[in-house]
Amino acid sequence: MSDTYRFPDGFLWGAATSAYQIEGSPLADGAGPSIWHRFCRTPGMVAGGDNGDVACDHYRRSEGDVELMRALGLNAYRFSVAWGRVIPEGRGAVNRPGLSFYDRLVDQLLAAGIQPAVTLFHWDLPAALDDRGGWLNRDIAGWFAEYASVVVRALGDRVALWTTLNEPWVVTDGGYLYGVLAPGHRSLFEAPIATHNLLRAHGAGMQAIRAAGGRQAGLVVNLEPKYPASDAPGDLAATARADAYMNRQYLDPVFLGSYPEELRAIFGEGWPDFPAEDLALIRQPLDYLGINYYTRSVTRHDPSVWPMATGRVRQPDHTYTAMDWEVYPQALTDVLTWVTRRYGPLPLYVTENGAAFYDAPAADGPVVEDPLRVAYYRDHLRAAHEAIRQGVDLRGYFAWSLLDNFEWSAGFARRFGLYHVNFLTQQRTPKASARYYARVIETHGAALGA
Ligand code: IFM
Repeated sequence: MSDTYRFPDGFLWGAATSAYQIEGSPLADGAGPSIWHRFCRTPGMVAGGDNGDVACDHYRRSEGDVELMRALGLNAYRFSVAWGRVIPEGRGAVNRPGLSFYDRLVDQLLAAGIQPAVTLFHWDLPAALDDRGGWLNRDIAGWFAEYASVVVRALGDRVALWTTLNEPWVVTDGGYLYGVLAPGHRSLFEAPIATHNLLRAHGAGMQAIRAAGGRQAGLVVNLEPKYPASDAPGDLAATARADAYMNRQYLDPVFLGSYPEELRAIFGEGWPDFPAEDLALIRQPLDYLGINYYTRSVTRHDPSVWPMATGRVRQPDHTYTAMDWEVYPQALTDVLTWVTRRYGPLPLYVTENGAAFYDAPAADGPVVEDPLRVAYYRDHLRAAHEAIRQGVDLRGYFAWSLLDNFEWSAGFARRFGLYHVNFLTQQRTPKASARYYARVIETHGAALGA
C-alpha cells in the first residue's frame, strides 16, 4: 500500500456526537430541561414529532458505545456535555449525579485508549436560562463561564481538548433569525445580539477554562466556502455577503477583533454598535480552531431571500446528500487553506465531517452497505490530506457521526452514523463506512490510496 495519503504521527482519528442528539434520559438524575426538550414539544417544529427523550439511549449505554469506538480504532472521541445535567437551572446549584455521568464516560474512554474532546455547549441551553432571555441576556457570558469552571474543575485533568461552543452561527441563524431551531425566534434585531453574546460567552469561557487548568481550548465553527455563480457584480457582492454572514461573522471578531463590514448592510437597523471592551473579551488567544465542514455554496444575488439577498445555485450532475447538501470535497481543502492564510497559521481540527444518506435497513446482514458515505469519507479525507500537503497544521479529523442520531428539526429521518441504529431495539450495526474508516485509521491513511 502506498504512503501517498499517510497522515502525520499523533494525528487524532475521531468520531463526534452531541448530548441531546444521542443521550436520551433528558431529565434523569436531577437534570433540568433544555430548550430542545421544549422545542420538540412545540407542535410542528420537529419532523415526525420526534424528540430526544430516548434517542440512542447513550446515557444508559455509554459503556457499549465506547466499545464501538474501540472497534473502529479511534484514538479520540468528541462529545458534548449537557449544561442542564450539570447545573439544572443553568446557574447556581451543581447536580453531582449529572456530572458523574461524564466523569465515568471520560474514564471509560481513557481505559479504551481514546482521548476525550469535550464541547461545553452544543445547543441544549437550559430552559431556565431561556426564561431569563437566553442568548439575548448579556449575563449569559458569566453563566457560561461559571458552568465551564465547574466542568473543567471536574474533568480537566483527563480531557485533551476543550471546546467552548459548537457552531454558534447555527444557534443564531436557526434559533434567532429564521426560527427553525430552538428557541424558535425569527428576528432581525435579536440575531446580532445573540451572536454577540455567544461570542462574549466564548471569550469568558476561554478565560474560565484556562483559570480552571484546562489544557487545549478553542472554538468550533461550521464553515461553508462560497463560490460566485458568475462574474456579474451582483453575484460577487452576494458571495461576499454570504461569506461574511456565515464564515467571517464569528472568526473575524475572535481572531481580528472586529465584525465584517458587510453585516451592517445585511442587518440594517438591526445591527447595533458593540462596545470595544466586548471585542477585547471575545478576542482570546485560542489553542486551536475546530472546523465543521459538510458542503459549499455556489452563490448568486437573489433579492427574494430575506435578509441576505443571496441564493444557492444547484449544480447539475453533482451528488447531493439527504440534507440536500452538495458533495464537494475540494472545498474542504479550500476552507482549511483559507483559514490558515487569513487567521493562522494555527492548529486546526476537522471537528465534524460526514453525510446523511438513505441507508437500506440492515435486514439480517452484519453490515449496512452505504457506498455513497464510503465515497464521501474517502474523498474528504483525501482533501484533508491535501490541505496538510499544502502546509495546513491539521491535527485531527472527527467523523460525524459515531451513531445515527436525532438530527434536530429533521428528527430521526436523517442518518449520519458510522453505526446504523435501530431506534426501536437500540441495536447498533456497523455500516460499510465504519469498516472503511477503521481500515483508514489502522493504516494511518494509507488505505485512502487503495
Ligand atoms: O447534527 C449536526 C450537528 O449537531 C452539528 N453539525 C452538523 C450536524 C449535521 O447536520
